[in-house]
Amino acid sequence: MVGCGDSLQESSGNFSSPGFPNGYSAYMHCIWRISVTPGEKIILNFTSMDLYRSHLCWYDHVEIRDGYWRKAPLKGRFCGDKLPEPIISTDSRLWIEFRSSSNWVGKGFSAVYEAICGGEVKKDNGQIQSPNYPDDYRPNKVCVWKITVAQSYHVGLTFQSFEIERHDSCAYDYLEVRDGNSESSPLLGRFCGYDKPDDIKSSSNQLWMKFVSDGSVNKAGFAANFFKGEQWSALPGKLGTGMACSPGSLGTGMARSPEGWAQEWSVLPGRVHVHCGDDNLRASRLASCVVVNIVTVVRLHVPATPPPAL
Ligand SMILES: [Ca+2]
Repeated sequence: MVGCGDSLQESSGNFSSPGFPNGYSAYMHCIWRISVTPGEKIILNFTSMDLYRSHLCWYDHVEIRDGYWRKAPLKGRFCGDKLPEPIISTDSRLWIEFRSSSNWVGKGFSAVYEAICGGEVKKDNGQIQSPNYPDDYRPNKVCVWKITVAQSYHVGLTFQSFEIERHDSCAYDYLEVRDGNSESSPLLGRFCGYDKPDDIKSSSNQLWMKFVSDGSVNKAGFAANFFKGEQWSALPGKLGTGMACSPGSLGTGMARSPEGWAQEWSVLPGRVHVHCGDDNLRASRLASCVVVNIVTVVRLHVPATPPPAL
């Protein structure tokens, strides 16, 4: 056996069977591991395919696995001279293994890969991060996410962290959020700089997000949680009151929703957000608290029974 292969960690690259395009020797065994920025996927394209053909590619073959080791799920096993379709990884890693059992005077194979970001997200909650978060994003990125939660819910989006190259009109790097499932859906905001955007809510069960970076000045990027939310509109102050201590902190108190009681909320600039919590009311420990009116309730979970009065 002759060792060959490589560990590939750039965001794009290429590799080929040893000796390409002048065939290969018998008993080659090569492994390539591709690993790109966390949060990105790999698209792999074969640019040349000419291996000894055998039934089920039993003898010479190249195998692609969806992960980082030899038992990761098989994406394809190839031989002969038919160029495979492009292969896209599920996560940020691929495993490629080449074996030969005879000397071959054909070409061998060659392939190119590239990191891609974004994608379709069909889940009721999760986190979206800029590629390489919390480390700096890379230049010249364009990532599009399409989030879809369960029918008849809204998509709620709250930012945990936000740091994107600042510009007055966000002309360099930015995050764009749209109310729907395409680039032509109504714009909810285009964001850059160092202030966390306010919470965002879609009017349907879909939200479209695009992150763009230009050729220079990279920052840490963003992390945002999305969740399926049901939001009730209400007159200010009509849902309840409570105590809150500082923006972003948890408050305590009671909030009434059409379906039950919410007990726990966080205070965000310009608004109060109520998340229905568990059975335990959190006690406020700080002295400099203020009474706030609760104006919006985003339902995550409604307890079966009202909590005890404060
Ligand atoms: Ca930039």
